[in-house]
Amino acid sequence: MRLWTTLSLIAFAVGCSGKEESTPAAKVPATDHGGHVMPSKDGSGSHGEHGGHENMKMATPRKLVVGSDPSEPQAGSPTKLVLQIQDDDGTPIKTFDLLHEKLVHLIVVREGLDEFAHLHPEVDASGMITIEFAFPKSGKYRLFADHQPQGKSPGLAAGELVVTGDDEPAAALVPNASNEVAVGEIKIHIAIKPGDQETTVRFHFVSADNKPVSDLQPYLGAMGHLVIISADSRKYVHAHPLSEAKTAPDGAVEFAAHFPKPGIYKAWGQFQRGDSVFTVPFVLENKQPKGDSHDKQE
Ligand SMILES: [Cu+2]
Repeated sequence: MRLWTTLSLIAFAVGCSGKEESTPAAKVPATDHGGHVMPSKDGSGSHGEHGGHENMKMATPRKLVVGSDPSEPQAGSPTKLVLQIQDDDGTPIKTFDLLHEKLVHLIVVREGLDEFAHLHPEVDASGMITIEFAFPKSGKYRLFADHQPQGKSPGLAAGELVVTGDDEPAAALVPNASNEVAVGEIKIHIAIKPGDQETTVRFHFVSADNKPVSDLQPYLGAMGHLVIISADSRKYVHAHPLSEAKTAPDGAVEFAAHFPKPGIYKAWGQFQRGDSVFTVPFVLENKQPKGDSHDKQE
C-alpha cells in the first residue's frame, strides 16, 4: 500500500527575478548591546505580488531583520543570530502560534545552495528570535523563517546575512533527481512527474539489500517535509503534508509541489528514522509547464 500525502503548500514569490537591483553585498547589521536589531538592507521583500496562479497562495514575504553576534560572523565559529519578523508596516510580530510543532522554522542556505540548515530558534516574549549557529562556510546566506503570527495564517519572512571567510563559491547546480540519491545506508529513488499545475515528487526509500524502508517515523507531525528553493535563492516553497498518516510502511512518501517558474531548483526532503532526522538533498530542473503563459512572459 502506498502512502499518498496531500499537502498544505504555500508558495511565495521571493522577489521577482530579473527585477532585482544588483546591489553589492550589504554589510549585515549588527545587534547593539541592548539587543535591538537594526533594519536589514534587504529590500527583496518589497516587490509586488507575483500573481497569475489563482490556485496558489502567493504572498510577498515579510521582512526578516537579521542581526548577529559577532556582527561579522566568521565561517566555522558559533554565531548568535538575533532575528525579528516585521509586518508590512514595520511592526515587529511578537506572538506566534505553533506551526508544525514549532514557533519558527528557520531555513538557512548559502548562495548557490550548497549549504542548508533547518533550525528551530527560541522566541522570547518580545518576539525576538535567537539561535546559535556556526555557518559552515563564508559567503552570502539567505534566511527563510516559516511562522504563523498569532491568530493569522502561516507566513514567510526572508532576510540575508554575510559570513566572512575565504571559501569558494558553490559549484553550479546539476540536476540529479532522476538518479538514485544515497544517504548513509539508505538509497532513495526520487521520481518527479511534472503536471499542468503541480509537480509530484515521490521519494522511495530502500535499504542496502533493496528492501523498502518501512520504519520511517513522523518528523514534526508529518511523514516528511520538503523545502524547494530556486537556484537564485529567490523562490521558496515549503511543502508540509496535511495527511494524518503517521507511518509509511512501503517506504514511499509523495509530495505535490507547485513551482513558481521554470528553472533549476534545489530541494531538501527531511525525514525521520530511528529517532534521528536525515536530509535528502537533490537538484531538479522544472520544465516549462504546459499552457502557463504567465511564466513565459518572465
Ligand atoms: Cu522546522
